[in-house]
Amino acid sequence: ACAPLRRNLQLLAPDEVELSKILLDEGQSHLFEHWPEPGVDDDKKRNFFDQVRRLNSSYPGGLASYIQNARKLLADSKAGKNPYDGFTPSVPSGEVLTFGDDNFISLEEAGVKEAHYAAFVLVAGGLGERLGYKGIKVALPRETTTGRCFLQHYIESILALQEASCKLVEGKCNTKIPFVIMTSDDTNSLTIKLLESNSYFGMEPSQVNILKQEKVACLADNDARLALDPNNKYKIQTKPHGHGDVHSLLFSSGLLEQWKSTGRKWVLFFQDTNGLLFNAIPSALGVSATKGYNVNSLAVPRKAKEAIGGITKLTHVDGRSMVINVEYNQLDPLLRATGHPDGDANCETGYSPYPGNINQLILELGPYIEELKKTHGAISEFVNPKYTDSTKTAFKSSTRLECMMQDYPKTLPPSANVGFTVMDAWLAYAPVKNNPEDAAKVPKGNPYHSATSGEMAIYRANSLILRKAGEQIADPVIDTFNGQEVEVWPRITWSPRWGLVFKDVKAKVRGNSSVSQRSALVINGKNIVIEGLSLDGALVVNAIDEAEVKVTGQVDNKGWTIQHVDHKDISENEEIRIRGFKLEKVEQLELNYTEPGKPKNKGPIRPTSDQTRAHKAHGEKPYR
Ligand code: UGB
Repeated sequence: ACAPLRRNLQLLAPDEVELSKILLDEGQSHLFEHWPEPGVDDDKKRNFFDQVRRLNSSYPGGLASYIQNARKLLADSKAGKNPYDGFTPSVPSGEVLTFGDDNFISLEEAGVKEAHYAAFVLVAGGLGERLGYKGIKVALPRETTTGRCFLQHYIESILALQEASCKLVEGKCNTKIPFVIMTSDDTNSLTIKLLESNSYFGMEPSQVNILKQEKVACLADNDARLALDPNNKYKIQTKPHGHGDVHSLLFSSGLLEQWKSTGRKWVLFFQDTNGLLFNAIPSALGVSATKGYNVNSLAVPRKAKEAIGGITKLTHVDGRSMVINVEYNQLDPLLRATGHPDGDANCETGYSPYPGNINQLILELGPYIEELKKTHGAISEFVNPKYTDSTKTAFKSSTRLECMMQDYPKTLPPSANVGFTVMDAWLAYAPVKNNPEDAAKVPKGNPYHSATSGEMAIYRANSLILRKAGEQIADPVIDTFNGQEVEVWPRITWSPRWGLVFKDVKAKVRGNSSVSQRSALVINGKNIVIEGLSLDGALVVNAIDEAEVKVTGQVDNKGWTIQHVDHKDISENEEIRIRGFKLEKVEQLELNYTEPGKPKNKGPIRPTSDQTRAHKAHGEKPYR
């Protein structure tokens, strides 16, 4: 059927001959039409098959399935078929948690216990095109008081959970919580470099598994003919397949069975840049355990049109129903098509009635493995071609199939226990996704999801948590950075092993402390008690875990001021430019506790406004 290929058959290994048959059977002879006689470009032809072999082995069912699925989805798309045909959306009911109440505290306690049986999976293969940042997103500073990046925060949070959960089990505990990072060709080497050059941020390297997702073949037309790379006619053009790949990768890696054999019960999936996420993990895991959820999705109240999916109950005319994420670009058309003329709109609460999916999923391992044995991790896919005109016969550029990790429940039987947990957005969700220009265009009142809002949200959350614990934290001021109006709270941060759950925080702030709006407080240690502290300036407390520290008294200094930075100012580095501000560290008190036990000769900070005397009391030098 394809003469140029036939003439080159002698070059091919037996498995390559098989692969070429698959391609020809699936209508892909155009891939070989330009192939010259043997002797010309032979290495390139072999490279072509290396790529085909990879594409074939990395897709459940191989390339034949990929092409067949593509043909079907492209035909549906051309016919304008609605993927939600026959389904009526309605508002689902789930667990709604209130931060800090008795229920929340007891769920956190249950969750910390369950963390002993958990494994974490971070999907970090996305390039972050919307953010436009050059590096990998997990390397971005989560906040700039410490400059700690997202990945460091995630790892330290998992380690803090590991330690806390170990304390709750009887006997000697050697549990190491497994941590998987899904990367892609776009992020893999930089992720490994970040880990290796930072000694895995304190995690044992054997705890960490990197699974790299492969891209999938691009599709040139409605017949699902694969597209050749415009710059290399011996290469199939490829694009990312989406975060849904995580399921087939976990399945084929063998890790799930390994986890099961070592007593794991829960797999927690999360995304690359949510600096607040670990505020929500313990209680959400507690919900999974107490409700026996096979699937638990974390959600926050969602503003209409916000670029996060909506958790929706879909009921089919045939009686089936499921609770599932409906992606942000599909929620509005689905609602309009089913008798809601306003589409995706806020209700009287000021929010969409459909809770926003933050793509933090907690799956119960046993049922997850059983399901993947059937599906091999294949997730329902979609295609989103941009057509040249309304005849829908040609594409503006090649397209590909995509899949999303939150679509996992779509194949589950109705008996599966699928639930969701709603938490306050201030506590649980502050992703960094949008570049400054796009963020500034977000409708007023909707979250910016930018580097600016992502950092400010951490200060707000920590301030509100300390307030709830009984401290006097000053009100925020409003300021505008990169065209985004945000609340600026005192810059309070702490290491995960200091305040893993609210009970810990309450035990460590013993009342009668105050922090002024212009202050920065960095708590870097574990056994640090704050009692009767009056802070107006910047205070950094560093302590080894074995030290028992009490911070008290009055601290006044010039502190750290916030300088505005324009996102176009290339004299600043990109990490700073995208947030639109930087901290000018004018003056701070830095307390370092490097000895175990209660500090010797280090009394409480004297209640004095004379900073020199306070420094002397601690044997510390003022930092300028
Ligand atoms: N990712 C991969 O690992 N591989 C890929 O091929 C693509 C992405 P985006 P998106 O909670 O904020 C999701 O681009 O897809 C990783 C949910 O679908 O940041 O627009 C990537 O590295 C949506 O329902 O988000 O939207 C990142 O860690 C909503 O919940 C993650 O996948 C929204 O996130 C997400 O990728 C949200």
